[in-house]
Amino acid sequence: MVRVRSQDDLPANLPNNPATLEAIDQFRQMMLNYRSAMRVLQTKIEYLDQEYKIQNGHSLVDSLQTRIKSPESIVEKVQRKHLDFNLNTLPQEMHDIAGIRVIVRFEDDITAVEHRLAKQPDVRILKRKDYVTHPKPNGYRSLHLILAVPVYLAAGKKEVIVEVQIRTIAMNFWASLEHELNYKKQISHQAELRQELLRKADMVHQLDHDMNAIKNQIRAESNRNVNGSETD
Ligand code: 0O2
Repeated sequence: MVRVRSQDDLPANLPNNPATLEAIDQFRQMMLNYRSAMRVLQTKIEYLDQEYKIQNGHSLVDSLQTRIKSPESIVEKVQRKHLDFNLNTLPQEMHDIAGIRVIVRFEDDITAVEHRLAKQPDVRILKRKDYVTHPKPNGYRSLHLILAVPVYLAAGKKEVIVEVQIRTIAMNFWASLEHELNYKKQISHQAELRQELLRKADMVHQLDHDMNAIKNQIRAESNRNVNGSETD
C-alpha cells in the first residue's frame, strides 16, 4: 500500500492524524486504480481500431482523449450533486472519475465502437446513456457507456469504473464550445448564446446525418465496383 511518508509530504495546514493519512493513501490508491483501468481500456480501443482498419481499409476512431478528474473537479461535482464525500462509496456514485472520449467521423461509427467494446469478454457495460438518439434539452449529443474494467492489484483483481463518451467530430466540436460557455461565468447574453447553440446543435445533427449518408453511398458504390471486378 502507498504510504504518506511524513508530514513533509502534506500541505502545512493539513492535520497530521492517522485518519487523514489513511484517507490520503486511500485516495492515491483509488486514483492509481482509475489510471490503470483507463490505460487498459485505451489500449483495447486502440487495438480494436487497428483491427478494424485491417478488416475494412479505414479507421474507426478519429482520435481518443483520456482524462482523470482532478481532485478539485471531483469535490466540485460532489457539492453540485449533493453527494456524500465518502471514498468507499464515491466510485459507485460518480462514474466519470476516469473518462475516455472516443471521437469518430460518422454516426454509424458510434455503434460500431460500442459493439466492439461490448464483445470484449472482460469489459462489462453497467449503464448506457444514449444522448445521440435522445439529446439533452440543450442539444448535447453523445453516447455514454459506463464500463467496469478489471485491473490487477497486489491484493487481487478489482473492477474499476470508466466512462466512455463516443461522439462524432461534429458533436465534439459543438460540446467543447458549449462546455466552455458553462465554465465562463462572466459572459453576457448567456441565454441568447444557449439558444444559438441549440440551433447549431440541429445543424450539427443534420450535417452528421448527411455526411453519414454520403459515406454510405460512396462505400456502397466502391464495394459494387470491387465485387463487379471480381466477377468479371
Ligand atoms: P467534465 O468537466 O467534462 O468532467 P448522472 O448522475 O449520471 O445523471 P452525470 O454524472 O453528470 O449525471 O452524467 P452525464 O450526464 O453522463 O455527464 C457526464 C459527463 O458528460 C460530463 O461530465 C460532461 O463531460 C459530459 N456532458 C454531459 N452533459 C453535457 C452537456 O450538456 N454539455 C457538455 N458539453 N458536456 C456534457 P462533467 O463532470 O459534467 O464535466
